[in-house]
Amino acid sequence: MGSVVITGGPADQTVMEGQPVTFTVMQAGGATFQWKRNGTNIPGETNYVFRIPTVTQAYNTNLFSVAIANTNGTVTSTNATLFVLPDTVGPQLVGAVLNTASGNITVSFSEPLNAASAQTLANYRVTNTLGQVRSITSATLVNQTNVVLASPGIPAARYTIVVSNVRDASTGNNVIRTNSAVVAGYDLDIVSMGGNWKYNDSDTDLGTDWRSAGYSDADWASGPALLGAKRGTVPANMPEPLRTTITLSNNTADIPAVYFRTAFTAFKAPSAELTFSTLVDDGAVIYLNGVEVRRIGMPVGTINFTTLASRTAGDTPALEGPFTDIVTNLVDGVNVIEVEVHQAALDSSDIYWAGQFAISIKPVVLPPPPTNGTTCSAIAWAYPQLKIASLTTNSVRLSWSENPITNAAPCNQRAVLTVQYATTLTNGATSGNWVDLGTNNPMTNVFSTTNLSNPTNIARFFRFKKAN
Ligand SMILES: [Ca+2]
Ligand SMILES: [Ca+2]
Repeated sequence: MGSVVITGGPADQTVMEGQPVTFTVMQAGGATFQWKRNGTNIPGETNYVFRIPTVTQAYNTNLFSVAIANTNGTVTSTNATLFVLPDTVGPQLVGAVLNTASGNITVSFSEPLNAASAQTLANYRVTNTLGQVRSITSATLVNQTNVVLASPGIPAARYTIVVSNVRDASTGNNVIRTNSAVVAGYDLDIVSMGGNWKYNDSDTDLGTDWRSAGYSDADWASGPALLGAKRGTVPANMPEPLRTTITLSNNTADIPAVYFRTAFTAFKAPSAELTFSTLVDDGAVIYLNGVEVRRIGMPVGTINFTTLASRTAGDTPALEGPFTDIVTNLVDGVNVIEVEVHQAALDSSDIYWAGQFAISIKPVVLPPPPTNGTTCSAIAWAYPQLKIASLTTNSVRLSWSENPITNAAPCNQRAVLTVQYATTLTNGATSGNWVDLGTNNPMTNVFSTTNLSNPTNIARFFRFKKAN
């Protein structure tokens, strides 16, 4: 063996503070390596590559080299200079996920955070779609870039998290843009392969009513999957053991289809991913809240109680999936997966159903708020949506999503709203008929009034004016 020969590197590098950097060297004949910072050995850095996971300002203009040795001696590389650009950009929100089981919302940021600012409760505001504030009891920084907001008992709902004053971990401690906001996503394991299903094996044609979320399945039986039946012996090599025996025949004829339902709690979302795997003999149609999601082994066209599957699953049906389908019909509160399992033939000797389902609502990072000097009312997500309810014959309650942001920088204050009514709209919104009813507290989203003289059978129009 000859002496070590270095043919290239390490090369000068320029990176932004907080980013990783890797130095490499091209050589021949080397057996051992020792990297050096400003001529001094770096403990433990004895590989042919050298990586700094998070570069700080302290590394700026430092020199890095590597001593490479074999039995014929040691050769030291030339120096590479590391140039560190200062971080001048604040952290950004990249996501948030609600976990109702642990009572947390985990908020993700684009870079490592300053712990003190990240763990200050006052820097976060969590509201539901009605603008009601959800209290949080702690904010804990984990893995440098995530903050776990604890809110014990938090129910499944669409929450908006507004963040201000959180700073990055750089030398500059750059701050996030005031009122940065994200709508939290939600991941839920609905049911496992061995999970419980309500089922109806009564050989009754339930039409289509049973597919709706509101259908009462209170008198249906329930049991853990695999649910099924077999004339003869259930094969020993089934992918899932038979845990609940259902009815195959009504004693004079076999049952063409059996219905299954399982409920879960979620909330209205523009779209979500429904991911599932199945074990079905022979065919199935899967619905979410009455809307068909997928057919497995079923013909095209209208499916009736007596429709037969388009395939035969055999003695040991296979696990199928995972399938991922986009669903757009989640509702606030109780949602239901409905499944009808059909036989391939009325003399089929077996029927089985098991399914593993999960739902994922993705978080939505809202458009960045305006920078200083921009009109704060440009924050589109802050415009309220109005609801109205009749309380008594002469009073109503108006409620809305969050109060909008004030027009005054730094855009982190809620505006006061003036509530007005009119009895006619003869000149449209610019009419002089509008009468002030009062103003609301900027941190509430409800206004009740009894100041409606003789309102019986008279139309009332309401509007808000931003007072500041
Ligand atoms: Ca930064
Ligand atoms: Ca069968």
